[in-house]
Amino acid sequence: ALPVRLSDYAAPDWRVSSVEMEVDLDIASSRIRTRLTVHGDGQRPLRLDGEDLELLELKLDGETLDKDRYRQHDDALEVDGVRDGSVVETLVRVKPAENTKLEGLYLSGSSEAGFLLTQCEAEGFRRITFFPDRPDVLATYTVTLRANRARFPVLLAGGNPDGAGELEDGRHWARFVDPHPKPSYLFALVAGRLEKISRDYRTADGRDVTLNLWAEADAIDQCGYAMDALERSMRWDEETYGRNYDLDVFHVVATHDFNMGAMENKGLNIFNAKYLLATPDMSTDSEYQHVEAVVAHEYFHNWSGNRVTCRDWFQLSLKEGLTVFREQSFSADMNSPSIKRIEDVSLLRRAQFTEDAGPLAHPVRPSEYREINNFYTATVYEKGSELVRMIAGRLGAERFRKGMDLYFDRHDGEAATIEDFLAALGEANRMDLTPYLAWYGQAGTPRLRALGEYDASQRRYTLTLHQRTPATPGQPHKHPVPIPVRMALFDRGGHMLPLHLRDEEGVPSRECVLELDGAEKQFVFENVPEAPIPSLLRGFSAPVVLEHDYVPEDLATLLRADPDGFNRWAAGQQLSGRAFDAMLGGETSSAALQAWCDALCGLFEDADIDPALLAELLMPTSEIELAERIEQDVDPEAVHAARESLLDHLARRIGGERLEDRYDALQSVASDDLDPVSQAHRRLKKTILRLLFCVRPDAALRRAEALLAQTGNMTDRLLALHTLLQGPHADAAAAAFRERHHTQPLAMDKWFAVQAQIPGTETLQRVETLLDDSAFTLRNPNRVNALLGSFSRANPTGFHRADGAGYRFLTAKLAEIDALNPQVAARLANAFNGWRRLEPVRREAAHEALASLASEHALSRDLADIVQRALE
Ligand code: B3K
Ligand code: ZN
Repeated sequence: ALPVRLSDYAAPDWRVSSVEMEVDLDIASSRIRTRLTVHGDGQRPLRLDGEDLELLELKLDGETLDKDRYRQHDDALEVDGVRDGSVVETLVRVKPAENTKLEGLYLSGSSEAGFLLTQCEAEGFRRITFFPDRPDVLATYTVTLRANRARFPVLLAGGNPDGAGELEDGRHWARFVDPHPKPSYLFALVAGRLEKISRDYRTADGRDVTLNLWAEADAIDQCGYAMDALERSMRWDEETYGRNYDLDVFHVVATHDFNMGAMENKGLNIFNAKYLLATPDMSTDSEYQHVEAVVAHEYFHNWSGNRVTCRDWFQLSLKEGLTVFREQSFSADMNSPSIKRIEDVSLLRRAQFTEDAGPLAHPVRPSEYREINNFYTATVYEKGSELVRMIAGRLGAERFRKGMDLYFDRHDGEAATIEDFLAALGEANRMDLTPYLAWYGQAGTPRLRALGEYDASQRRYTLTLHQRTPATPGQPHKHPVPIPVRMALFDRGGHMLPLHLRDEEGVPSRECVLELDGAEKQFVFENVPEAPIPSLLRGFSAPVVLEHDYVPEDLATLLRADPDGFNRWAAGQQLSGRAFDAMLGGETSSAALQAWCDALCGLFEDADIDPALLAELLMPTSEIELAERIEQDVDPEAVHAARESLLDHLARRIGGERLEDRYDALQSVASDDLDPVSQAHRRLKKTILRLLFCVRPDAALRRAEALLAQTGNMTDRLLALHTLLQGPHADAAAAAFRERHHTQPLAMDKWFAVQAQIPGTETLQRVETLLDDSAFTLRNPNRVNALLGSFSRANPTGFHRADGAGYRFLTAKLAEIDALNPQVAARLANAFNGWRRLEPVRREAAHEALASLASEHALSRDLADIVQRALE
């Protein structure tokens, strides 16, 4: 297939003003009648996308068309003689139960007990009916659903309810009208046996809305937390952005069979159950936070995505980056902002920086794609959010809000571009934000080099900032981008110094933002009493890699004393990175390691520090990020060993006794509650048990046994299981967990995942055995991700076996999964992204596995796209 290019964008030949659908639903076969009112100048035939559709009827302005008036291709229907205002009517048949791609209309669960639902983004609507399936075709929808009442008692589609009633033969119908013009990817319907919980909500602008959360009977009592989160999200969007909900009813439905996290269909969000259902017995603290965040994210799309949508899929970050930013801001307001920032940046570095450094690197606004579903990436989402954050920071809260108001008002009901977004934010504030466009078109993570020079005689500190972005596939030459560097200066005692930036008037502040707008720039600070320690990129003010040759003591000072929790963590991460570099080079007692251990040992005794922050500070950078520090010839086993010895040193420095005492103290006040203090305690307990395992494994295992017996929450239970899996009674612990949770799919996913993550070369054997577990199936995306995703992406020493067995295992499974569900296979294949930087033996093995996957199987477009780019 030829790539689709941004530069080829052309407005649609035909637009659609209204869509009327009549859907006769059944599991094996459903029939969809669609009437489109179309508009265009009639110069070209009407071309409608369609995939896996059986065309039963075609009418133009009421007249059935003979075969010579239209052409049916593999992926489209072309109709001649269509005029401006014509009504085109199609009737098609689809087979939901045979749809294993989970795109279009499909079955969740079994034929007997399951329900029907749809997933359209990006291009699934064409698997339901013939349509110009592109986001710049916006129409109003009237949808009538019909089905057997006993089998499908609940019938839902997006929009306001517009009647329902009985039909013959035990069938019934329900109609929905959505008055807001929307692109086809936001269409949705659901039909089956579902239960609901409801809540009345009045919007700030006075609309009475019914909120309905739907799930199958066995899960409906697990929706309460999500309902509260939904209400909080709606209030927050009213208060923070002045955005109100705009229909009389808002539905959210949970399914266990879903390709991604959730979907923001207008008025009818559909959620992967793992982001909607939550109970203390089944969900970890971090899962609760994800539920809150994803509920908010999908709700926020109602404005950033639905009311203002994307002109084409290249603009995907217009809705996704913006909505992630809104979601992150919401979560920061609901929880601890610095912990939230730490989690977000650490995810960015793990997922996006690695993507940017590999064969799949692409700009936040890509310039071409072969399969759009492969561009729902960390770059489009997480880096996209960082760009919005950068711009919001540049404007300040008030001006950003003014700009957002203009953006929403100006483009309401339209399909917009990234340029439109920057123009609205800029124009509302008489500022030119076009320099930021460069960020959207350029792949790769900029390296920001900072060099400080102190002139004692002049009491002057000169900071030179320099940027350079490494080449990425297809983009050998890079341009400078505007980089805002939020910074402060500290004295040796860890106090912030007032900043007298040369040529700046006014009261000196203690924090400022420097803007690097070219390749290099110097900033001069006057009246600096001593050689300062710069704290740079505070709050992670730009998504770049900072290179500054701090001496370890200076980083330790920041780790100890920076009042900003995030930057404290960032300093610790840099320091542990340095200690890692030294360790890998055979230096087992580097200055960096000493400084890191000393500082953390001090903080361990600090009575005032937030236990959640302490837990984060005590953990060195992840193996995935550490591997990124190595230019070439990465040996995942050496990375793992070096990181283990950092942990080991730290644990010894703190001491087994102090670790035990602290753990026991935390455990003595433990509760299963979700309040912030209990959550923080659980977080710290986890870190301490990890450290304790290094120095006194038996003491750690004993505590894990006790924890398992006592606890009533999943965070602790999983911590206990994780620990016990590394001891002599691993199998018994696994069996007990399975016995307890075998009826809960979301708990079973964790059971598969935690086992797949046991470090070491033997885990492959365990994963192979788990494939035969009766609870495992390749047809369920959550299950596949839990077992195979965790193994290949979160278990470097397990997956990257030197003998290549991990690679061959994964490619064999990829071929099987691809035949069922290409999107799931393509996502899983991302595990190979870093293969070129591996040491020669593994590199060769990974290459061979990938190359045979490509040559021995007829791959889907989704998987072929990933594999080809990895091999290029
Ligand atoms: N917009 C959806 C993602 C759709 C993915 C299609 N392959 C969820 C979200 O970002 O809110
Ligand atoms: Zn989204």
